[in-house]
Amino acid sequence: MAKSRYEYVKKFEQESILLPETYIVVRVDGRGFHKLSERYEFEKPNDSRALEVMNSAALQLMKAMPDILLAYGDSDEYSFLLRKGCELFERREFKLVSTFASTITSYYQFYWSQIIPDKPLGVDRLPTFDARAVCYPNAELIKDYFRWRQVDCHINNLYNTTFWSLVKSGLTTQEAENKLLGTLSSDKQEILFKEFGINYNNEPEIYKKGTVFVREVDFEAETTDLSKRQAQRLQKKLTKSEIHKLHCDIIKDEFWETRPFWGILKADILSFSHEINSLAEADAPSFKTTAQLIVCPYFSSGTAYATDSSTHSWLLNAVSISKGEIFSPPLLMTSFNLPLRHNLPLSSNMPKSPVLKYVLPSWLKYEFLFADSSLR
Ligand SMILES: Nc1nc2c(ncn2[C@@H]2O[C@H](COP(=O)(O)OP(=O)(O)O)[C@@H](O)[C@H]2O)c(=O)[nH]1
Ligand SMILES: [Mg+2]
Repeated sequence: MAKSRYEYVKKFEQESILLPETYIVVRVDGRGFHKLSERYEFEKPNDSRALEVMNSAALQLMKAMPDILLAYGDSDEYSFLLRKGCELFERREFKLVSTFASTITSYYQFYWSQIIPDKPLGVDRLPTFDARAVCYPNAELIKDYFRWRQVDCHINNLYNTTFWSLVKSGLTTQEAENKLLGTLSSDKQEILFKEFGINYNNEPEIYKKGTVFVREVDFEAETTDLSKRQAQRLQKKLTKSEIHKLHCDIIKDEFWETRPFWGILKADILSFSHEINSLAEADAPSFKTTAQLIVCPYFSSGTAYATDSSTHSWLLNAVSISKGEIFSPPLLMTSFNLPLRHNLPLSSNMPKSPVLKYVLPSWLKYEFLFADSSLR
């Protein structure tokens, strides 16, 4: 950039650097897709072509950014996991999120014209996306983050499938909403089966589970201080690696443990569990933690509980408690008989660990949840 006397204005620019040594998750979400789906008459509850457009755009973005290890999406959203040592845009947040938002928007519009040529996009309502980046310090949080998104997909899809079956059978949207008010997931499954002969379990996996793209790559070192040559070699390996498309359960540990990059994630989890156990014992010596600790700022569950029954157990406890938006079910109250809640102290008793410093910034209250079978 040429120098001039006006250059001082650059000093007003603010930079936000994403925390080093953390996993970055970038989530993109379609803006106003409720309206957009009406404008282009999406099929209800799921428009398979619109989903294909979204998936094609996400895959293309993943190909363009080799640091993305995993992507998960449904409806109008996608989450991308960037490896811990990612140095894309020197981890500058604004560069990263604006690039993700604009790139997914471009690809989405490109694939729309390929996949849905009979419904050309009108300038009055073009699809656009926003994006946000969140840093997670360890792999256990990453697993819970993606579990959270898949549970959300599952809950929404069950609601939408039941809702539109009721509407298609002659109920008004208001009547359908009222009928679903206060229902449990098991009630919705029963309505589907008894009234419409639909066994929810037989619904397409892509609708129930969303779509996962995994970069099947293994690499040993995950540090930011690789030599230039090592970094180049890693980038080449990431670029050349295959990307697989799945519609599978990502709540079960099995999904994570069968990934080639699991070794890297696992090392992370082990060191984190150790930190947390020492902290728990120091805080309450009588509280013997034998189970795995789950920490999630948004939505938590004990892994032990979720593993065998997978999303099923979540669904049983999700209750629709109010009216409202049709597609994303209004307000969902999720009640858990597990895990047990145990609040750990904040601020003054916080340990020195750099990991925990990231997990517990002073302005945010996190809850620690233990799934300990002996305490049920
Ligand atoms: N009919 C239909 N609508 C969809 C489909 N996928 C996404 N949508 C719409 O897009 C919305 C996405 O949710 P959200 O991001 O919360 O709403 P937004 O703020 O309007 O984008 C859903 O609530 C639906 O209205 C689909 O396959 N079929
Ligand atoms: Mg949206």
